[in-house]
Amino acid sequence: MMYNYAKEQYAAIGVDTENALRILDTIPVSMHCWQGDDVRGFERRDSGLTGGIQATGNHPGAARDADELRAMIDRALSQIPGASRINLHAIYGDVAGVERDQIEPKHFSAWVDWAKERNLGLDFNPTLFSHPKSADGLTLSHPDKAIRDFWIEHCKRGRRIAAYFSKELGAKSAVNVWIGDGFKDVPADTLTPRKRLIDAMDEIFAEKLDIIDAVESKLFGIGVESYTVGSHEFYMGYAVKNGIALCLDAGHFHPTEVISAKISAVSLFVERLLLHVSRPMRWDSDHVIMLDDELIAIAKEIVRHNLLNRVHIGLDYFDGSIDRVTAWTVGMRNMRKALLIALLEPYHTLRDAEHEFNFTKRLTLMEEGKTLPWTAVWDEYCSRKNVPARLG
Ligand code: RNT
Ligand code: ZN
Repeated sequence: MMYNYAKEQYAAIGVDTENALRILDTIPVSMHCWQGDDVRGFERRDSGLTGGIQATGNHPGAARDADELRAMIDRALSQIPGASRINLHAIYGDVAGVERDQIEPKHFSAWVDWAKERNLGLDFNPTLFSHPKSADGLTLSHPDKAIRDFWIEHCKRGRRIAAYFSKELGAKSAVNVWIGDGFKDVPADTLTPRKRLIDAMDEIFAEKLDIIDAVESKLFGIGVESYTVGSHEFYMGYAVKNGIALCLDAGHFHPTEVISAKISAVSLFVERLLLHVSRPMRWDSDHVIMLDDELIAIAKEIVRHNLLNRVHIGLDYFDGSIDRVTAWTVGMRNMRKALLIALLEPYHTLRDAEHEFNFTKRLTLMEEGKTLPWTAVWDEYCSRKNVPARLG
């Protein structure tokens, strides 16, 4: 059998494939609901997607309501092995006609019932874009206190909804705050909006709740090319100072900058990291994640440094040009494949060789590792989990 052969091959380099599969199966990956409808949501507002992000493509089949979205997610999950969570945005509750500063747990009870039946955890994101009160391009850092307060209230309520998820589903819900605040052209005052944002966040995070709070930085957006209030340095400082989680989105840095290179450094200063695994193509284009070098590097950094309990892996992309269920399925499976490849790495041997300055051995082992039969281990995993080993 292919798997037995693979098991022997890995045993020869000191890797236990059964142990790798055991760990792999328990790593939760949070699937973003917004791939299912191109980030439109169910407010029935028709203001279009704003905030410097863009979903393109007109493949048929975008979810029109929550039942359709959940049915699509079910189809995706039936082809994804291992532990999944579902990541919701505030606009995906039963919120038609409900203002954002009025959202409550009851608007999300259908999601909770559905998640309970499937033993899924839920994560949450307040939605600070695609709204008349974000039309100036500023939300939590807006000079008008009434606008800031509106968004502060939205975020506070979002955190309470996440606490409700934590309680009902028995697993801590991660709440990620991302805002598109910034300027298209070169600003004069880069400081004041950041001060306002600090004050707003201090208010938002004041209530102690059983959730994981995270803040997500960004370098630029469409129409926000020059300056973002919530830059990497800004949120890194805020997260360190306030003991909350930092969210790193793979598409939010300069084109040659990769988040895999940041994980170990950040892990020394923040207790928890949230990842938005995405694939930027020349810009923050949010393409479906491929099983590419960066995805494998991200997985390896998490596994090598024992960060599985401190890094929350979530996906973040929205491609409207292909079948949306397939977009989820391919991306989620790729994330798990990358984690499997990482778990099958003889890390301790590599590390020991490096510590002894035996770079020859390190290179040889790393290169030989690339052609070991990890696909046979993947196939075995899929067959044990009753999902297809191959798609298409
Ligand atoms: C935008 C951020 C943010 C969004 C989602 C919809 O650049 O990555 O995370 O993609 O919240
Ligand atoms: Zn993101």
